[in-house]
Amino acid sequence: MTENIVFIGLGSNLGNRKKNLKSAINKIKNLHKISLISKSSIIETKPVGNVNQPDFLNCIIKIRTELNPGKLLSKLLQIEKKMGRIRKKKWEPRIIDLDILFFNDEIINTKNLQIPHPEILKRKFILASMNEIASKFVYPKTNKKIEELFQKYCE
Ligand code: PH2
Ligand code: MG
Ligand code: MG
Repeated sequence: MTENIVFIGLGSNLGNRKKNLKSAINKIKNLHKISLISKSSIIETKPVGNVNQPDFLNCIIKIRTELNPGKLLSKLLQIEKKMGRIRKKKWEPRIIDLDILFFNDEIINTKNLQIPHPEILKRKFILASMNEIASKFVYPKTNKKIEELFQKYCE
């Protein structure tokens, strides 16, 4: 059995944001072939990109799974859908957003999936939450630990 270590970023800026994050974490935890290892604190963040939208609550979880990246992505999209997310355009307010940030130390570039998530180094809150639960994790294909990147980009 292949065991993959995966970090998932969660974000919500519509409705009861805290409840949305907690409900998504529960749904992920209850998925077959996935176990939750740890989670970061929930932090309130200003919108990045399209700034004309409500503030977010964000957090990160670390999971262990035998699912491959494509299967995991489709499970996460199912949860987003089940929770009522409707996708119209990019970067609009959302009940829940579930992004695969890292999948082991793999680099994946397909139409549907880019791993590491392309925005990681541009979003302080992702580095801050990664630094909280996985400061020694090495960003794939660099020899830089999260704690170094966090210092470089966030201070
Ligand atoms: N997600 C985005 C765009 N901007 N800003 C914050 N603060 N948090 C997010 O999760 C976020 C964002 C697109 O997925
Ligand atoms: Mg996102
Ligand atoms: Mg997303």
